[in-house]
Amino acid sequence: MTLRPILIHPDPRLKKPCPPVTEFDAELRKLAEDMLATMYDAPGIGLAAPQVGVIRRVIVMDCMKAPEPPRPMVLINPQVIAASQATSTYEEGCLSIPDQYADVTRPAEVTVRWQDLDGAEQQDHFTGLWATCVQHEIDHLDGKLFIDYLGPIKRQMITRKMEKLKRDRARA
Ligand code: K1U
Ligand code: ZN
Repeated sequence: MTLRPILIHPDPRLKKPCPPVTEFDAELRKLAEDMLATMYDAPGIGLAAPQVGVIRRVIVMDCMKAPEPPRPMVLINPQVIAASQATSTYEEGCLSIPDQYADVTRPAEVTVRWQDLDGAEQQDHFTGLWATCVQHEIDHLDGKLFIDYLGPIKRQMITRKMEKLKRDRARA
């Protein structure tokens, strides 16, 4: 298992729409294993492949809260196939935009279809934080960040903070 570095916004790899996975092989299993380890280490409740520089449609999630047992999920080529009319607003964060949070409104419930690591089709209905997280992660696969839901002034302010963070980290 390898912890992979998480890209920080702005980075062109976070803006690229990702092509689907077609090979369900050992390399894909290693990527999923590394992504889960990287997500738990961060710590986070989700992670998308482009955040570790891999431009493929792979996400991992675990929104269980202690003392519940963990529920690691790996979703390949995930697609929202139904979304509720009802919405929910959650103060989102992003491991690629550290220490910045903002309210984002999304469908409160979604049905998602995906493939597992063997390429088998899976489907589930997500509610609560799971629904918010799966939509946030699928957005990453389409090159979209939660700050893209904000107005231009707030978005630019956060982007400038991240540019400074990257400069400071490069100097350290
Ligand atoms: O995709 C990511 O950048 C991960 C992100 C997922 C997410 C958070 C909030 C709403 C929607 C999606 C994170 O995991 S940020 C960190 C975080 O939320 C968290 C960290 C530790 C404990 C609990 C939550
Ligand atoms: Zn994110």
